[in-house]
Order: sequence, then structure tokens, then C-alpha cells
Amino acid sequence: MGGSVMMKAAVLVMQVVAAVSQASQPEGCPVVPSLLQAAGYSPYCVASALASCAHQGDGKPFLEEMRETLAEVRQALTEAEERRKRPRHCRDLLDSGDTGTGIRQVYPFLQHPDAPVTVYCDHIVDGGGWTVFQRRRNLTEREDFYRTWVEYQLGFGHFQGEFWLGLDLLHHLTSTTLQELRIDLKAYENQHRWAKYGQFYIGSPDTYYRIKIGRYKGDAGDGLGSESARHNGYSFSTHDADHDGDGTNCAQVYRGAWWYDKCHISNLNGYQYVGKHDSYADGINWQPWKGYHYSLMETTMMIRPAF
Ligand SMILES: [Ca+2]
Repeated sequence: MGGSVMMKAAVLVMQVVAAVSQASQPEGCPVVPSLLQAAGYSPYCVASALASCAHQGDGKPFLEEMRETLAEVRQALTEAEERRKRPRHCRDLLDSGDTGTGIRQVYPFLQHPDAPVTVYCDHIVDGGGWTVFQRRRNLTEREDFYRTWVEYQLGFGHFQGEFWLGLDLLHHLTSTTLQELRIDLKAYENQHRWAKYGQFYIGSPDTYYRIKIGRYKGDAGDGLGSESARHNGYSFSTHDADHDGDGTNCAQVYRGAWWYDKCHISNLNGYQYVGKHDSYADGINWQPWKGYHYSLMETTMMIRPAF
């Protein structure tokens, strides 16, 4: 888009040049002195140079045209500037002074800078600037997370409650600059743990949104990036789209939707049991902390630029 604005500006500048050369014809003479003086020539010099130039007509049509052209240039530059200032994600909003946690509009698409997207920003946790893409909450009415491929691609739920932002958007948001991921986990006994990754990227639809994740720190244990976890480098699967490396359908067996290989040590889109459950590994599980028989009360997954 920057290119097209520049092109428009270039066309307008060419119009100005054309108008100026037209102005050097006798009928345009009144404009030329002011242009030359604006360019730094002394009034005396300009007057001498144009002494032979006869004044004919009032030059208004040309002046009008010039004014309109300059107004268009100014408008195009203002629009380009406004576009440049648009927030691409929650960190941009924070940097511009919007410290409010909640629902905001951002413009994350490089190729479509005018297309707004609604996101949920968190500016409370760990310095803020986070764009939240997954949240589970212990609400009276729980959101169904056992959803189809298309639903996981496009996103579902409610920003004030539980939601999944969508894999398509996650791919875009992680494609521009290096992102860090933060995961916050809460158990029913009011314990809280966190995991943070200094590197997080979600691949294109062609890769089935393959996850690249690394540089763990935190106190929850590494349930996503560790070598043995076998999530890093794997595609996303839902119950109706099996891209895992297992003979079974991991998403179906474990009632989740995740980056599975042979299946999981984390399953944060799993079924919302209340704490301990007898069934194996099909809850909102983070194995390194609570094992395969404990479904967490709350989870949040969010990203921001790493630098
Ligand atoms: Ca399979």
C-alpha cells in the first residue's frame, strides 16, 4: 500500500511539474515568480528574468489546479502517515499509550493494511503488550473447544469469556517479527504457574500451521518446546483433520486440538474437567505440572514481539 501511495504522490508531482511547465507559457506567468521565489531566488532576480513576460489573464485556472493537486498530495501523505501509525498488534497499542486491557482493533495484514481485526489485549501480565489467542475460564457456561478444523482456522468463542483467536490470524501475527509466547496456567486450588518461550512461530496453512517454539523459561515445566514433548515442529490437528504422526487420531482420542505427533504432554484445548479426572490425558492437561489426570481451571496463551 505504501507503494501505491508513493505512486500516487509521484503522479501528482508529475502533474505539478506539467502544470509548472504550462505556467512558463505567457498565460501562466503570475505563478512562476512565486514558485521561483519559494525556491530561493530573490524577487529582483525573478523580476529581471521575467521582465519580458507579458501578463495575460489572471491565471486563476492554473492556481486552482495547483491548489487542488497540492491538496491531493497532502491528503495522500496524511493517509499514508495514518496507515503507518495503525497498530499491528497489542504491543503497538501499548507503545502508543493505550494501556487498557480488553478488546481492541488492530491491522495485522501487510498486504491489506486497511483490514481491521478484533483482538483481546493484556497489558497487566509481565509488562503487557500481549495479544491473547487462547483463553479457558471457569465460567458457568463453558465454551465448547472440541471444534472442527475450519473453526480452529477462523477462531471461535467470546473475548470476554473463553476463545480461540484462530490459526490463520496466528500465522499472520507471528510472521512479521520474532514473537514470544507466554502461557499462564491456574489450578482449582488457586495455584498459578507460567511458561514463556522466546521463540514462537505458526506456519502457513500449507504446513497445517506447524509450530516452531523454543527458549523456554518458567515454573510450569516445558510442555511444548522440549525435545521429548514432540510438539515443536509438528502440525495442528483437530478431530476432523488428522495431521499427527500417530496411528490413531490424537485430537479425537484426547478430545483436543493441538500440535500433536504421537500425541501429547500438553493439551490446553482439551475437555474442561474440574480438576482431577479418571480418564487419561483428555482434559486441559499440562503434564509437566499436573500430569495426565488433572484438568486446569484457567489457561491463557498470548504473544508479543520478542524485541
Ligand atoms: Ca493420526
